[in-house]
Amino acid sequence: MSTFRSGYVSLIGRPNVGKSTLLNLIAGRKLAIVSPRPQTTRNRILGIKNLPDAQIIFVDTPGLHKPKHKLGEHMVKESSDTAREADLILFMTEPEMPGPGDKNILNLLRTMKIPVFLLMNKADTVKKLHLLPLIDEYSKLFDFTEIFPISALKDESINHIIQAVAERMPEGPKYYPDEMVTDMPERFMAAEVIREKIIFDTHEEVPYSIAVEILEWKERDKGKLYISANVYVEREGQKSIIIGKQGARLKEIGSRARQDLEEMLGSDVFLQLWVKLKKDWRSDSRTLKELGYS
Ligand SMILES: Nc1nc2c(ncn2[C@@H]2O[C@H](COP(=O)(O)OP(=O)(O)O)[C@@H](O)[C@H]2O)c(=O)[nH]1
Ligand SMILES: [Mg+2]
Repeated sequence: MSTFRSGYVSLIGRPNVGKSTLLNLIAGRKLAIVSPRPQTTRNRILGIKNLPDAQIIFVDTPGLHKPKHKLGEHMVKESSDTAREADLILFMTEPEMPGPGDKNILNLLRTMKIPVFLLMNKADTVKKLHLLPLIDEYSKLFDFTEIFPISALKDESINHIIQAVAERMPEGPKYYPDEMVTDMPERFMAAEVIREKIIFDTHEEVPYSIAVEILEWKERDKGKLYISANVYVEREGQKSIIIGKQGARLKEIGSRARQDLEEMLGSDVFLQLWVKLKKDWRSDSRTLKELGYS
C-alpha cells in the first residue's frame, strides 16, 4: 500500500522576489495579486495542490522586511509565523549576491530547524553562467536541502520542484477536499483584485496607503452580481489622486477590476467603488482589525 503525504510549505523571502507569482504558477490560476512594487501581499494566502498521492498546501506570505508601521508589523509576523509552522520552507531570492535582507531571513530560518529549499527566481534575467557562483554564495550561508534556479514568470512547468516538495512531506491525511484550491473567501479575493488595480495605477505612497473593504455582495436581476466596496486612503490628497479628473481614474480602475471579477466569479458584475478617508489607518490597531489585518 502506498502512503499518502500532506503538509504545509511556506514561501519566504524579501518583498518582490516573486513569491506570489510562484504561488499562482503552482495553483494554475491567480490566487495572489502581483505587482512590480514590494509589499503588495499583506496576508497569508493558501494554494492547495493535489497530487495522486499527496496534498501540498503552499502558503504565500508578505515579504520579510523591517516594519515601519503596525500594518508592517502584522505582515512580518504573518511571514515568520507561517514559516515556523511549515513542514518545508521555500526560500526565494533573486539572482543577486545575498544582501543584508537575505542574510537576516536565513538567520531566522536557521533557528527553526525546518528543511529549506533555495529557489533562485528570475533566472530568466541573467545568463546561466552567472547563476552558479551566486548559488555558491548562498550555499555558504545556509545548508539548503535542495537548490533550484527557476523563473516563476517564464517557466511553464515546475513539476520537478513540486515532486521534490512532495517527497519531503510527512505522511498525513487530505486536509482539504479535492475541488478546493484556496481557503480564501471570494469576498477577500475580490477586495484584493480591486487593490491590485489601484496599485498599478498609482505611485509613491498611494499604493501602500489603500485598503479595500467589500460592503455589499448581492445577486440582482438576471444573475448579475452587484458588488460595492470602500477604498480607504490615509490622506485627503490621496482621495483626489484615486478619483482623478472628473472621476476618470476611478472609472478606469473600476472597469479593469470588474473584468477580472467577472472572469474570477464566472458571472456579470456591477461594481461600485467609494473612496473614503481613514486617517493613518496603517498605524491604528482597531482599523487594522476591522480590515482583517491582525
Ligand atoms: N523577470 C522576472 N520577473 C519576475 C519573475 N517572478 C516574478 N517577477 C516579477 O517580480 C515582481 C514581483 O513579483 P511578486 O510575485 O509580486 O513578488 P512577491 O512580493 O515576492 O510576492 C512582479 O513584477 C513580477 O512580475 C521571474 O521569474 N522573472
Ligand atoms: Mg506577494
